[in-house]
Amino acid sequence: MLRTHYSKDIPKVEGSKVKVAGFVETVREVGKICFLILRDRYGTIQITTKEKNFIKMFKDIPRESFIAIEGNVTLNQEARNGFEIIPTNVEIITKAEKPLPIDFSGKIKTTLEKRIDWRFLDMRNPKNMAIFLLQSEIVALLTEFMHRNNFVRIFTSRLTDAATEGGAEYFKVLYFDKTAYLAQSPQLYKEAILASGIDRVYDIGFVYRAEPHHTPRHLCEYASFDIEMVCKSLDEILDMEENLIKFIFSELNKRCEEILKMYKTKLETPEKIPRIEFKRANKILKSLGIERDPYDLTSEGEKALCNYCKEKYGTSLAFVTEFPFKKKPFYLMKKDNELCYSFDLLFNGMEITSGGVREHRYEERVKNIIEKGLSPEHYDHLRFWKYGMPPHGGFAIGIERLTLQILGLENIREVTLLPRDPERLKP
Ligand code: AMO
Repeated sequence: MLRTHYSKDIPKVEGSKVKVAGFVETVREVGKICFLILRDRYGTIQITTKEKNFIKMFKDIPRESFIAIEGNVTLNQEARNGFEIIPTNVEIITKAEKPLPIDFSGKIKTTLEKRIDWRFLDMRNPKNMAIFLLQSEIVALLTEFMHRNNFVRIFTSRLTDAATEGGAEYFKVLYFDKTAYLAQSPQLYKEAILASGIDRVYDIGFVYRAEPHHTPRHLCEYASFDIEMVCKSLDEILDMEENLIKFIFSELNKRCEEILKMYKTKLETPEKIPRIEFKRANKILKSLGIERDPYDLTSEGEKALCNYCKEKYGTSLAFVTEFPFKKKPFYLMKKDNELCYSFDLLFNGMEITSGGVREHRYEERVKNIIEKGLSPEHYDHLRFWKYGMPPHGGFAIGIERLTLQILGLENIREVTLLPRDPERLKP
């Protein structure tokens, strides 16, 4: 057996026999005593020895080598965690090369690029590892909420014959002798499946955007959490996301308290997330003297609106609703000649979600496609709209953006295990 206990499970009972395993963080000799700090996934353990052969061994082990130690627990109030282990057997399992390629102790600042180059070593720093522990918990909570609300998980193909979101941000791939596209989102599939009679679905998976620009908020591959449900109004969809956000924020405060503390953050769980129509949002921005886009929010505008909501409503979450149709995708339902039933959720100054009510009427959907200058015959999914498609809507949350905003970090690459951008395909 590699180990009998992780650091967090070691019995604080004098004389307990344990076997622990992990990375060698430091070795320090003080007089005739040698201290080795061993680190595993859950924390660190002090190993203390006076034996000459162990002292020699410890001093020769390169830092960050992976070792296993058998020994006896000794209670000692001066040691970390109130105990230490006196070794009886030491096994050096894998020696680390010297020097280490990056300093992940936190003492020396390493650039983000270099940290990502060495991502799996960078994560040996507990604070960096914590990002991905938190992200895993976020996804577990999203899933839990969905099942509590009778949503069914679906897996849709990432190889498609048409670009779902329009625009030029798609990757073409050679699919035998045909051209295929990497899915920009599961949008058309998550809608089409509602024709089956399953009336609430969700999908979690990577989607692909050929974003040619480097920004701190865009990736070429990101994890999209998509939901779609049969419903009649935008408010039903906003209610669903509001409850979802309240659930995951309050649970994260409990389940990930330590991680949130490391990042000096606590999540607010507002009673109500303000709902602001796009037109009103632009009036607010005008009054604040912020430059505006007549069809969409700018990143400056997103920041200013969140600050405004923080002051006025005590929350930096805000739904902005009913955007002009002009810059929105064809599948959204129009409200009138100008606006559509769409929304974005902003959080701490950044869009983390967009969604809306969809056009479920076949003829209207075809009209929308033509209005966007696209050809209905390119959209295979339309067939399913001819046979009693229920009214529906939904949204998609970018998992990395949600993680980024929860932790208050600057660059989306920090919270992405293996970021893909125009220059990066490694590791
Ligand atoms: P949209 O394109 O706005 O909408 O994307 C939804 C959410 O996904 C995240 N996101 C990104 N994250 C990282 N890098 C990117 N390049 C990137 N692009 C988007 C954001 C955004 O809010 N089909 C619709 C959703 C729907 O209507 O259900 C869609 O994909 O958090």
